[in-house]
Amino acid sequence: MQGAPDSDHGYPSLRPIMSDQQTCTYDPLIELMKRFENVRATSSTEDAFAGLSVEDKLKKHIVDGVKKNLESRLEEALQRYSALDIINQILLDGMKTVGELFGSGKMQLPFVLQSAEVMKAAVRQLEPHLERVEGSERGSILLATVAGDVHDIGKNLVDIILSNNGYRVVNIGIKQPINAILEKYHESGCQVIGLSGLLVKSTVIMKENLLELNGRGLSHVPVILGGAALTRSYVEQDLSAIYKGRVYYAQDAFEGLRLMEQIAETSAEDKAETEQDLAPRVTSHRVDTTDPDLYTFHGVKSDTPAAEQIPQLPFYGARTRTQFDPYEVYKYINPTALWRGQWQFKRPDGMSNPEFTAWLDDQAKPIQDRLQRELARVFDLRVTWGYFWCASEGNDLVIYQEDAQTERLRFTFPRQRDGRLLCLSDFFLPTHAPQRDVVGFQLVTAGARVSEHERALFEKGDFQDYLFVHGMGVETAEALAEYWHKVMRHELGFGHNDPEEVKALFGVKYQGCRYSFGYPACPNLEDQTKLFELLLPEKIGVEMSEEFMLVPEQSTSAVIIHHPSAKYFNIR
Ligand code: B1M
Repeated sequence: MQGAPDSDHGYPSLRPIMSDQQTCTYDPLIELMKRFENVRATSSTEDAFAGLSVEDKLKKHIVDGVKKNLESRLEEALQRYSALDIINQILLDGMKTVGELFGSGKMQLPFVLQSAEVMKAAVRQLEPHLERVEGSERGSILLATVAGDVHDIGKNLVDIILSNNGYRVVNIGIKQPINAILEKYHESGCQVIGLSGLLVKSTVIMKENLLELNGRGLSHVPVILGGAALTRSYVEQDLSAIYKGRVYYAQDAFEGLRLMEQIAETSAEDKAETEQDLAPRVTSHRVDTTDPDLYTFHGVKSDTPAAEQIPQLPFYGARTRTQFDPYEVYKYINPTALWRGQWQFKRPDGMSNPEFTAWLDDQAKPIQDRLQRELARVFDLRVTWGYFWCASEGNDLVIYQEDAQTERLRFTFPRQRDGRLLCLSDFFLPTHAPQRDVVGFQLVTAGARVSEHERALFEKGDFQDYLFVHGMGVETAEALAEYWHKVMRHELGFGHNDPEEVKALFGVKYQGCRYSFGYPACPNLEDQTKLFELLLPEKIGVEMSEEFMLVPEQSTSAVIIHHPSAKYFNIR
C-alpha cells in the first residue's frame, strides 16, 4: 500500500490512493494509524510519483489532489502534447476517476474539491497555450439561483464540478429573475440552463420560469433543476408535464455532471442526424415529526399552562449584543452537523460507526480547530433579542404593548390537521386568562465578512476551503442561536435545569423550544416582517430581502417558547 500524500493545507490527507488498476486501495483507519505512527515515513509525496510516466503523474496529481510539482510536470507534458490534449486526454481522465470514486462512496466531497482545485490550477497554467478551438468544450451551461433565493453554495458546487470536468459554466449568481437569466443565456450562447433554489417558493418560481420559456418559444433549451426543496417526482412528473422541452432533476452536483454528459451526447447525435438528413427536425417534446414522548397539549382546551409556570418578563422589548468571544460560541457548534452535514464526510463502506467517529476526530476536528482560529477575527457575531407580553387566541399569538393590554401585532400559526392537532399558539395562556404570558424572539448573525471571505476563496479556486469556511459560517450562526437560546432560558429563570453537556442541547434536551419561521411548525416566511418590527435587527446590521431572506446570509431568527412541552412538530 502506498502512503497517502500530505495535502497542501498542512493537515494529513486521507485521500484514497489509487493503484494502477485505479481501485481504491486504502483502509482509512490503518492508513491513519500508520500516518501518526511515523509521520516522516509516510509523508514523501514524491515517492508515490516515482517511476510513473508523465501522463500517470499528471493524473495522479488530479486524483490525489496534489499541487506540489504540478507546474514542472505540465511543462514536461507540453513538450509532447498540446495544451488541449493534456486537458482532454490526461487531466479530465483524472477527474473522471475522481467522479467515479465519489459516486462509489470511495472519495469524500472535500477531496473531490481538492482535486478540482488542482484541475483549475493546471488549466490556469495551460491557458496561455490554448487556442480556442471551435467545439473543444464538452458543453455549456448557464447557472443561476432563481429570483428571491439567496442560496449560493449548492449552485457553486455544481459550477466547480462542471467547469473542472470540461464544461463551460456561466454562473450569474443568486436572486436571478427570468429576464436576466434569458438575457445572459442569449449573450453566452450556452446550451443548457441550470436553475438552483432551496426555498419552497423557489420551486414555484422554477415552474413559472419553465412556463416563460414555453411562452417565448425557447422550449428547445434543456433545463436542469436542483436544490433541497425540489423532489425528483415534482420535476420528472409535474414540471416535465408542463415544459414542452426537456427538464431534468439533479440531486447533487455529480448528477448534474451526468446529465450534462447525457445532454451533450444527445446534442451530438441530433447534430449528426441533422447533417445526414437535412430535412428540418422538430425537437422532441415530452410531455419533524413529533416526539413520541411529547405529551398532548392543547392550550385552548384543557392543558393551558398554569399561571405559576409563566416566567417573569426579563424585560420588555428588544436589546442587542455585538461583542462576543468567538470561542465561547464555538463551544455550541454541533460537530455532526458540521462534519457530516456541511462538509459531507460520509462513513466509508465497511467502516464501523466507532471507527468513523475516531476517523472524524482525527480528520475533521483539526480542520475545525484551524478554521476556528482563522475565522475568529472574520466573524462579526451579533444578536438582537427580546421579550414581549402575549396570549393565544385560537391559532393566533397576540403580542401586546408594554401595558400588556393593547395589541401590538399578531401571528397566525397553522394547526396540525390530524394526530394531536398541535399549533404553536397552544403553548401560551389564552387572552381571557387572568395573567399575560411571555414570548421571546431572537435573531443572530455571523456577520457579512465570512460570506465575503467565502466568496473570495471560491473566486480564487480554493474550493476545498470554500466548502470548509461556508460550513463553519453556517454552523457558527447556528451555534450562536443555540448559545443565545441558552442565555434566554437563564433570563427566563429556568436555565439552571439545562443538561450539563452541550451535546444534549442539540437534541433539545432542555425546557422550551426555538422555532424558526420557514420551518414546519411556523412555515410562513412572511412572519419575519413581524419579527423585524419587534426586534429591529437593522440595529445589528441585518436587513430583510423582498423574499423575507436575511442579509447577511449566515443569520437566523426564531421565536422562543418557554413551555415545557414545546417540541418540534410537523404540519402536513
Ligand atoms: Co435554512 N432553510 N434558513 N439555514 N437551511 C433551508 C433552506 C430550509 C429548506 C430548511 C427547511 O427544511 N425548512 C428552509 C427554507 C424553507 C422555505 O422556503 N420555507 C430554511 C429556512 C426557513 C431558513 C431561515 C429563513 C430560518 C430562519 O432563520 N427563520 C433562515 C434564512 C437565512 C437567510 O435568510 N439568510 C435560514 C438560516 C439557515 C442557516 C444560516 C442556519 C443555515 C445556512 C443557510 C445558508 O447557507 N445560506 C441554514 C441551512 C444550513 C439550511 C439547510 C438545513 C441546508 C442548506 C445547505 O447548506 N445545504 C436547508 C435545508 C436543506 O437543504 N435540507 C435550509 C448544503 C448545500 C451544498 O446543498 O444547496 O441543496 P444544496 O445543493 C446541493 C443539491 O441540492 C444540488 O447539488 C448541490 C451540491 O451537491 N443542487 C443542484 C443545488 N442546486 C443545483 C443545481 C443543479 C444541480 C444540482 O443544476 C442546475
